[in-house]
Amino acid sequence: MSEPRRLLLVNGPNLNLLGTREPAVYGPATLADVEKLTAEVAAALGYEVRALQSNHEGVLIDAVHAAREDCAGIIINPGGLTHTSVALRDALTGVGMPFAEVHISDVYAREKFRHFSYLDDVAAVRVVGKGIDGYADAVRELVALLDG
Ligand code: CA2
Repeated sequence: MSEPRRLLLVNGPNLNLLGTREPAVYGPATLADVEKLTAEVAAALGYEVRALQSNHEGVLIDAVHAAREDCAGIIINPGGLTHTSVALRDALTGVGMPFAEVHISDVYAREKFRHFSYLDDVAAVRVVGKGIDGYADAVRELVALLDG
């Protein structure tokens, strides 16, 4: 069977607050803007996007598992779980599909605890510190890998 032309977009804890606080760090765009941009860039490349945001680690893990059924790849901004979650890493490696790790802010220019990522050695694509345009870059790079 051919690969599904669908991507899962996952945004983790607190990213529902985008555009409401801390614009100096994360910019003025909202989560709805992120989801729209990602869907538009993917559509231009012939992919659909299923988007999900949750503040709950288990919900994110379940969504990653479900992607096995009907997605070809995953774009994820894991929020603070980037720096803490072995379980999310295990889910992402467990489903065996390429994923892109996105961070809106430049985590390397921030507190030291943000410099460590549980995903950086297993992500197929990483985009860090490009604002919400980073999601667009992640789609393009992930699709380039998928369509090879
Ligand atoms: O830069 C990123 O995208 C982060 O993944 C965002 C996470 C942070 O824990 C990571 O270190 C880097 C936090 C997301 C919180 O988003 C907010 C947005 C607006 C207001 C408050 C929080």
